[in-house]
Amino acid sequence: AEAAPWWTTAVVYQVYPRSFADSNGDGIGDLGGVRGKLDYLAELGVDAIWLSPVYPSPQHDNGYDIRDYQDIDPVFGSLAEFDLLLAEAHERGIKIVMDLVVNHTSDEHPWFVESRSSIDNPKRDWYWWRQPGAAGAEPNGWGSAFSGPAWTLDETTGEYYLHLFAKQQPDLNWENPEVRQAVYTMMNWWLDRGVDGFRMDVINFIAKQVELVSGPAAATDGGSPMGAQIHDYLQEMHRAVFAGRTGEHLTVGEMPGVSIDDAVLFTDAARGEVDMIFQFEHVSLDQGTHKFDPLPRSLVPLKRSLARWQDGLAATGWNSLYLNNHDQPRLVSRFGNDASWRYESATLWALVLHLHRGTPYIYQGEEIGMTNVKFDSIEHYRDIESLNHYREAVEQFDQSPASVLAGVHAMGRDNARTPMQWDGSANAGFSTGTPWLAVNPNYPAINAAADQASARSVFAFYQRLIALRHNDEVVALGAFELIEPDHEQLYAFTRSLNGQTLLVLANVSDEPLTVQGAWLPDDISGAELLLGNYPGDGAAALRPWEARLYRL
Ligand code: TEU
Ligand code: CA
Repeated sequence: AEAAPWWTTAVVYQVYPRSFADSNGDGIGDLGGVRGKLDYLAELGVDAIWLSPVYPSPQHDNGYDIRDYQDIDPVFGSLAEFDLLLAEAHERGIKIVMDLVVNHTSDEHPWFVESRSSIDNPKRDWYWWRQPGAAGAEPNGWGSAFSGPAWTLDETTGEYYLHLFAKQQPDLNWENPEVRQAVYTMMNWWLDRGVDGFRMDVINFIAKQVELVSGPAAATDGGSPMGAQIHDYLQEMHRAVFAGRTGEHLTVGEMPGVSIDDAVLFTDAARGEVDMIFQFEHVSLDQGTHKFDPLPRSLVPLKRSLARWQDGLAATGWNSLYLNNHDQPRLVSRFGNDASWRYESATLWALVLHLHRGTPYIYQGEEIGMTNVKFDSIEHYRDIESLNHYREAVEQFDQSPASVLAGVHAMGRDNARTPMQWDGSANAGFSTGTPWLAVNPNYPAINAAADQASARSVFAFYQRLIALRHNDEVVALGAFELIEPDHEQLYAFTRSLNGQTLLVLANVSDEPLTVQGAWLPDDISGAELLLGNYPGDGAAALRPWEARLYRL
């Protein structure tokens, strides 16, 4: 049999550079800051960094609106600084995976500046321009993910352009082969420079069915506007960029709204598309009518969803595993109890997630149990999605400011974007200046220095999980089986390979849980406790938010 790819035993750490570490005191994290923390990441043990965008950008969406794909924004550093970061990461055995944002550019990208200048400009067709629809309306009914319509009328030529996100993020027209070639050339330029792969932003949106879909559906709400050509584009990209290369690379496609059947096609190695995808099913279960309208959470649908993806990609393809990132609330606040059981619930979810089959992603601050933030006024928020939503909900839909703010508290992206809490000094040691987004006021208690000094260190727990994935082939490759799928408190499953079995038992609640039932394997009494988040080798009852990993 062929050796399993390197990323089956790897753990990836996401750095959101703006909020990670500021090396020059301007209040914004930067590449120098990341370099300064490489030893911290090496100590944690991660194999790769996924670096959120650092390219020149007007920063309407914190760098997901790119003005130049082949440079570094001065706010983050320079290409020379980037090369230094890459070399110093590689010295420590850490790979660097870049964010690739090619569904759209910034409206300040020269391609778009040219494209909008006239109807017969050679770059006109690089974007989605359409005549007004009936009665001068938008060409179709798609809504933007950041409120309002997905089409904006451009006065210069009297046509609309498409933007699935902010109006400053016009969508590239991938049906134009020149666009595709320009992207592949750019990707090759970064790989030749030494980067180790790409996390591809909303990559399933590059193929769309603009003419087929009409009606008032929001293109990015729940579903996806994905067109059938997506597989052709990804295969073409693979041939043009990765096929001829040796060495270890990673491609992970962010794909809101795709099904398990789609995912099998995207990640089947034989098809040459991407190594793995980020799917959204498990982070959409608690959404009501829209993202800022959270539903009560319950365990059964969550674990059943993740188990379906485990089963669906067991024979072909590969999962990526995440419970939070720069777009999602903090996992300990969303799925755990960040008030009374912060250490226990943060480590429970760490153990549960990292023991699934797939490549785990840690989002900065997760490894020290950072929590959501509740600023008392919208003034303190910076995220374009939250700000647009707030304005629309309050001004257009007449909702009460307090209720809209409550939605932002629960689901807003700035929960994940408050600066990394390094220590108990001013601004949590993130910056000597004024941070671009305020630090979470809980930083004197929750910070990396305090966590690492504690006997109950979340960081130390993650270190052990990462070591397990590196060293235990059952963790990396074992078959997954969910136990007691309808139990509302217990998250239990086994992983098995070559006659070895691991058992995970987790009590997802504030109450003790007696461990018994026909589902419990007979040999648990003599089983070795490999890892747990309580001292001692196991009471008969699982304590609140207790998680245990046994080797049977
Ligand atoms: O996000 C795509 C996406 O669909 C959502 O996660 C999005 O952040 C939004 O919350 C929908 O409610 C990617 C990036 O991760 C995100 O940061 C960018 O803002 C977005 O694409 C546009 O580039
Ligand atoms: Ca800085």
